[in-house]
Amino acid sequence: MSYVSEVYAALEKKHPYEPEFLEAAKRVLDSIAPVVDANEDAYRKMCLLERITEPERIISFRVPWTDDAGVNHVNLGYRVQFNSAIGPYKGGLRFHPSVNQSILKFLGFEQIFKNSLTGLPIGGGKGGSDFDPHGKSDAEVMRFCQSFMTELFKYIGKDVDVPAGDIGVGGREVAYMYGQYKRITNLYEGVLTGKGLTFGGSLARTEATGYGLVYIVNEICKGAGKELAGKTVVISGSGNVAQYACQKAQQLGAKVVTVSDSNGYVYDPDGIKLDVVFDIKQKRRARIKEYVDAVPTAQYFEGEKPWGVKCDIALPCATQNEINGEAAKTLVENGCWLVAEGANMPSDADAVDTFLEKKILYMPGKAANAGGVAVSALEMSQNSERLSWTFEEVDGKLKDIMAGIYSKVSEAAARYGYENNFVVGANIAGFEKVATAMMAQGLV
Ligand code: NDP
Ligand code: 2IT
Repeated sequence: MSYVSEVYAALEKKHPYEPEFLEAAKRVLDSIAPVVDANEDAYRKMCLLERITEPERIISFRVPWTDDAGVNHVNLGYRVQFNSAIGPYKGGLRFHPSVNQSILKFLGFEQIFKNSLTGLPIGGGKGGSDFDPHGKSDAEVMRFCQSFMTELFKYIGKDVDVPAGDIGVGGREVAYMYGQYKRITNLYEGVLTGKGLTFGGSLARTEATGYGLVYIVNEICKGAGKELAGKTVVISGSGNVAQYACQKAQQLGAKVVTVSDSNGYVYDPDGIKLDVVFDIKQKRRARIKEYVDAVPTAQYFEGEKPWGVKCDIALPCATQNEINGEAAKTLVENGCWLVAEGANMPSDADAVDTFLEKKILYMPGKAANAGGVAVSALEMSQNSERLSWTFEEVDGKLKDIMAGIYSKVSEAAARYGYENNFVVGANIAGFEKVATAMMAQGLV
């Protein structure tokens, strides 16, 4: 058995109840097989693959909090500190009822290679809770965030582990957690990113994931001799990533015709009106179906995903496994020729196989959505030098980073004979830097 197969078989045996993590590990291990085969003896001797697939540490804890009616609750809290070979652990916090150790391990594992692809000195981590912020008052969210940080603060720090946002964690939650960290530790340091602009946040961090996604889409289009302007784009989700992907795609001349939430999707043949989405999601924290109240010419499809809508480009920006094999086939049959993932692992294994078989341009999340964590790393730099850069400066660096990722991914794919297979390219390019660092640092 090859070293890669042996390690994967052992993981399956050790973690049979972690399907999301096993899926993420399988995809990476399969992709990096050519690199591993070329270095098998050295990697085996140093247990490189056994180490890279096991988190350095997982912290789990209870989070007690009291709701507005005085009723007490207990949620689970986690931080997966996966890999610090190339920098402090870095990655978001997710608050969603589905959160469990498997999902956070898959996200933390992906984050290792994503962060490496940015070229910046950040290791991989992820955390969160099964707390559901939907329908909670500001005061409830504040108390929950304070309780969560009252435990988490022991394990993080500006040079140790720097969390940020993810699903269910945006500017409001980061601010509450930052306030509590500062209060408990008496430190004013960049321990979280995605902070407000008045207390160490970076301009363009809010927009970074969505903008970065569209910047790399633009690079892919250029590489294929095509243009983004005038193309029809389908987006899922209507949160942070979806909103700013929509904004940048529109600024670059594309027409975005859908957004969604967990209840259903909106189709607006005239192009999504982002001011309406901002009002529903940012101001009122309401459901996307209300879009059609403001725009009666649009349609709302309850309980459905937008993958049946005809488009050139699909940008899944909601959650993992939101495109299955059947949806992928429908997309391709309807003429979709580019898929770039704003979300982490939104395409399931069958969907990825379909995209690769049909040879459409498919950029996996660890490359396509790396703009968010990249600007988080720029926020860390600004915090360290106690200076703030202009929007244009940060946005310019983001553009360069996304163009750099596209080149690295394409180059690595071509070097191993997998031209235009961005899955192989992203995994190999992300892995190489981390593997070199881990081999150099010895058996730790
Ligand atoms: P938000 O919480 O701002 O938005 C999430 C969106 O996805 C909402 O519209 C939400 O709908 C929808 N959604 C969440 N879970 C599900 C589900 N199970 N089924 C259907 N729809 C769902 O999160 P973000 O925009 O920050 O994150 C979206 C994706 O992007 C995630 O995969 C995240 O990991 C990834 N990502 C985020 C980055 C960031 O900087 N924020 C960086 C890189 C990747 P509803 O409100 O109904 O739940
Ligand atoms: O998945 C991700 O890359 C994020 N949620 C952003 C992480 C970060 O540290 O900014």
